[in-house]
Amino acid sequence: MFEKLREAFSSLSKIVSEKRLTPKELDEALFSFQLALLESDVAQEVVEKIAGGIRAELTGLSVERSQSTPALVRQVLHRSILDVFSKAGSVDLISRIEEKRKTGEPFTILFLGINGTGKTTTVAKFAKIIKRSGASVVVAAGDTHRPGAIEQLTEHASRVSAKVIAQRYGADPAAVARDGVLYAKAHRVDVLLIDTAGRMQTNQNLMEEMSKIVRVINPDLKIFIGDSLTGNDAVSQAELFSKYTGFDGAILTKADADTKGGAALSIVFSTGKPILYLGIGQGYDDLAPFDPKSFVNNLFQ
Ligand SMILES: Nc1nc2c(ncn2[C@@H]2O[C@H](COP(=O)(O)OP(=O)(O)OP(=O)(O)O)[C@@H](O)[C@H]2O)c(=O)[nH]1
Ligand SMILES: [Mg+2]
Repeated sequence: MFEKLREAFSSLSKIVSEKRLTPKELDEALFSFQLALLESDVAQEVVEKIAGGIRAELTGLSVERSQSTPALVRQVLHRSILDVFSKAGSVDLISRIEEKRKTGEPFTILFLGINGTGKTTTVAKFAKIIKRSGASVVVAAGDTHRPGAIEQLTEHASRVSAKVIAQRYGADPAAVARDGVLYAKAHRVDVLLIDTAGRMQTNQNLMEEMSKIVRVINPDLKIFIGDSLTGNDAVSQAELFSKYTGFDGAILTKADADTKGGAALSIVFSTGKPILYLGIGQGYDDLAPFDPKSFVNNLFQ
């Protein structure tokens, strides 16, 4: 997983920590680093941001270059990346659900993203995590567009023993979501998970439909589901979803098949939102909490 990104960071880290570099050598090292990031599918604007940040940090250091050891340079590099992840913060899902439970209202989570990224599968994975934590869960079939979507969600949900609230195809997804909220309230269900139709970030009508769902039910958490393998396009997706609906965090699916790793960096750098989990397979247990510290440590190994 993410081998190419790790290679890019560890080779830069190695170069700067082996010896003191002249400004020209540093430029050359940063140039190869930028190429390596692009090859790992990090978006162009994010590559420039990262390289610019590192250059500024290292230039600042060279003021006391006589004392700066290669180890210090390596530390600066490591910290500059970790800072971006730390600033994005995190979401303690289980304690947020606990808090909401005290109000007697359901905790609502909306899943959004482009077509085929893994929203429906992730809803089922989430239902399993939430049930395991001791909370009750119900799922709303907010994808009323794609033929078969309601049956697909129903099948996934039945495998994790979660009830589905659905209407007919063509129904207003905001109304389905509201039905879900009413059901959860009436039956004292702790968490409502809302599946939605995949939509291209450039399709204005569908993006406005998504904004409407958000306005109608004002979810406690909006989660952007991004496919690790989309690489470069992840930034455009994340930025436009962020513009239309805002989101609180992202889940990157198919990380198990991603040898590059650029999407993770691109999303955090471009939106400032945390990655909450990684999808690491097609099974219902294949959702791993994302730990920024070990992700960044791993990059520098
Ligand atoms: N390898 C792998 N496959 C995944 C992962 N998450 C989802 N998938 C697969 O991706 C495919 C699409 O998943 P769905 O959950 O249907 O995606 P979706 O976003 O709901 O798709 P639409 O509703 O069509 O927009 C399925 O074959 C899933 O099994 C993951 O973490 N790893
Ligand atoms: Mg789906």
